[in-house]
Amino acid sequence: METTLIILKPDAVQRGLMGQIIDRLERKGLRFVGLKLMQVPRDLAERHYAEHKGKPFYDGLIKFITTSPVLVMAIRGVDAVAVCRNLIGATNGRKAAAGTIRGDFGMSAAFNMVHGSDSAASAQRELALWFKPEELHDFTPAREGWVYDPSDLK
Ligand code: IDP
Ligand code: MG
Repeated sequence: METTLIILKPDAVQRGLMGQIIDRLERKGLRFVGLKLMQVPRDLAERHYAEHKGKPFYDGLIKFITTSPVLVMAIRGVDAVAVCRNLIGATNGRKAAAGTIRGDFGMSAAFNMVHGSDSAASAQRELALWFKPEELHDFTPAREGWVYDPSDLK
């Protein structure tokens, strides 16, 4: 089991897409272990996106993510990082494959609705930034016995 950080960005919240995006993640079989709506402080945005400092889109990105509330989620499953990145799709909504969240709901490279950690190491770093340990809930939803075969869990 792996846990990844997913953020529904301000455009997703403002456009009323939270439910549809959550539905895609939930019906896939992923487990929600942490979830909160929050206004992002600038220093947290800067730490989260530190790898992009100096890039042409950086200032706009920090303004975007701090301008209106986001929904922050910790999502757990086998290979959850890669599974979520596949569901989210390519960065630019105009190029993202149909069937992905960005491919189906977006037209922008910047306002692309969802953040998903890009590796297990990023997920660990980002989860520690956004969640306190007591905000993550360790439980096994009843359905998981029918989501995974025991061989998936080895
Ligand atoms: P990712 O979210 O698909 O992992 P990253 O390259 O990590 O994409 O970029 C982080 C975020 O910065 C993107 O999700 C998007 O909001 C924004 N961004 C990335 N590239 C561009 C760009 O070329 N123009 C405007 N915004 C961008
Ligand atoms: Mg990224």
